[in-house]
Amino acid sequence: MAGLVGLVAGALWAMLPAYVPNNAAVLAGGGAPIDGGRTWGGRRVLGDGKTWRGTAVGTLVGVAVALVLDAANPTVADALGVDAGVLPLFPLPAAFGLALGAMLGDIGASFLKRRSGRERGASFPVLDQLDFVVGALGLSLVLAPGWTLATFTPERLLVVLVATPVLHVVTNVIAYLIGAKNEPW
Ligand code: CTP
Ligand code: MG
Ligand code: K
Repeated sequence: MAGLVGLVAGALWAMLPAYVPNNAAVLAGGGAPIDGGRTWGGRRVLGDGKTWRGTAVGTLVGVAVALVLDAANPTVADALGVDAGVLPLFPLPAAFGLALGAMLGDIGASFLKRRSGRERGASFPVLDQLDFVVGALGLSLVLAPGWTLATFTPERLLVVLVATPVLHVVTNVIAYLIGAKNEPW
């Protein structure tokens, strides 16, 4: 049981710097869109939902989350009764890769949504829930390869792939209910 707690806690802990940026962007969004209003094939390249400010704030908040988690690591590990090392620490390149990668994954998904004729805010099941996971792990793999491979073991990856869509749906429904988001996805 302690093993399962450690596995789930370690996997979610490792992903927190990637989970928070998109939510921070929702709160910070607005201002100039990244695509500058440009279109491709008669549709916006990305759309008004992907802004410079949201992306920058989301990335900074994700890195800040990693710093806070590092500081809280011993205390939380102790409280959960898991061994030191079960909750990963974040080297700066890994923190930055997870945070910016999450934003880039979401931006990539918007690009695909526009190419497939979906307007801003339209849902794209599965892609909506996992775009930022692919982006975060991908950029982390590029910027901190050793750390990423050692941290995201197959077991933790499985936990991430199962838990992320659930957490994503719950978070977005809450954001919608409190009026922070226009759609519940
Ligand atoms: N946001 C932002 N910059 C980003 C990502 C999000 O400013 N890089 C803000 C925008 O205000 C956006 C809101 O967060 O409207 C919700 O994000 P999301 O659901 O990802 O965007 P949508 O508006 O639904 O647009 P899309 O259809 O392109 O996903
Ligand atoms: Mg949306
Ligand atoms: K999205």
